[in-house]
Amino acid sequence: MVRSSSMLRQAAQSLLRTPHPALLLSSAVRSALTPSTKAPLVALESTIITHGLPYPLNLEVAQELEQTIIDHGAVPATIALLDGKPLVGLDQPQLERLAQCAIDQTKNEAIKASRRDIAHVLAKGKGTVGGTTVSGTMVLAHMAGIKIFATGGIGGVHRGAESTMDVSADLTELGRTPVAVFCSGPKSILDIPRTLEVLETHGVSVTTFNSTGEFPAFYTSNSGLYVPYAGTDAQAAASIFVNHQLGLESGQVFANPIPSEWNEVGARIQQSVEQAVRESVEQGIAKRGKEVTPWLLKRLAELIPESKKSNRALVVNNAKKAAQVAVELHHIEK
Ligand code: PSU
Ligand code: MN
Repeated sequence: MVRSSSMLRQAAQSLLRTPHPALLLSSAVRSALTPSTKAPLVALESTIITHGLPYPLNLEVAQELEQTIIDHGAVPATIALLDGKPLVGLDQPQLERLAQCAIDQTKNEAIKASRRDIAHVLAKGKGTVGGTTVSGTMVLAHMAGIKIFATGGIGGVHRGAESTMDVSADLTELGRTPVAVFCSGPKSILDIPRTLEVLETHGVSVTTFNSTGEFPAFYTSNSGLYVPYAGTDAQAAASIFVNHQLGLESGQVFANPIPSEWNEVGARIQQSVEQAVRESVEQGIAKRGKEVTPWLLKRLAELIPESKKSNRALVVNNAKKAAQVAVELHHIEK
């Protein structure tokens, strides 16, 4: 049954909430959240800046993501923990400060912050930089009342998780927090079939923008795995989003495949994934908790330098898609 637009509007409006008073909102974000000056919003994470990409590419990408969202009619809200405060919407000096933490990854003072880290990083107060992961960003976006979030890749079930139990907090967060995450799937350094299983266990709604229903594998548009629901366009995605939120408190994944011109590079990256994962096991990295993902990303970038360009292309593409859906949602809410 197709819901009437008034039902959709009512549902969308019931999702509006007042931002939690402890959050420090930028003036652009505050205005976009204020009923009289409401505007579509897209949250962005900051672990990609502090731990995901090298300097100065991380800063360039952070700025390009914000500009892409603005160009498509929405307001960007990069989320981070700075000097003991949860920030939603950053200015240029703050983005620069996050980015500079990655100048020398061996001396990175930024703390990679998922849900479990937030209170600790805030308690450290002045001088502390926390880059929020997908999990940490979803928590704070939800507290602010932001429903749409764009990133590169979500965390997932690590290979060998049957012995290490290394399953990203992103997956449980997606099960409990009603925010829609636009990504290009989990990286193939992870175990994608098991990641999809865990998403299903936690009741996460998964939509792929691949018309065949094929789930993307980050660096390539193909994983060989299919999900039951394919999105067609931004309007369809906004409708799936609103219908999901009618009372289901869980999150959503909108998986947007990397543009096909990157598939050739992606196939080469794929061949290096096995090597990077093997090395992480041999060197004992695979048992080092939250260090695992940044280590694998860095190793992959060393083995195939173009992987950084692929990463940039896909995350910008996700920001664009997220902004388009945020704009659609804004029309529904009006
Ligand atoms: N995937 C990427 N780049 C990243 C990450 C994931 O392609 O930078 C980051 C995201 O912030 C994600 C986090 O939430 O890694 C997951 O880390 P872990 O596997 O430790 O949960
Ligand atoms: Mn982990």
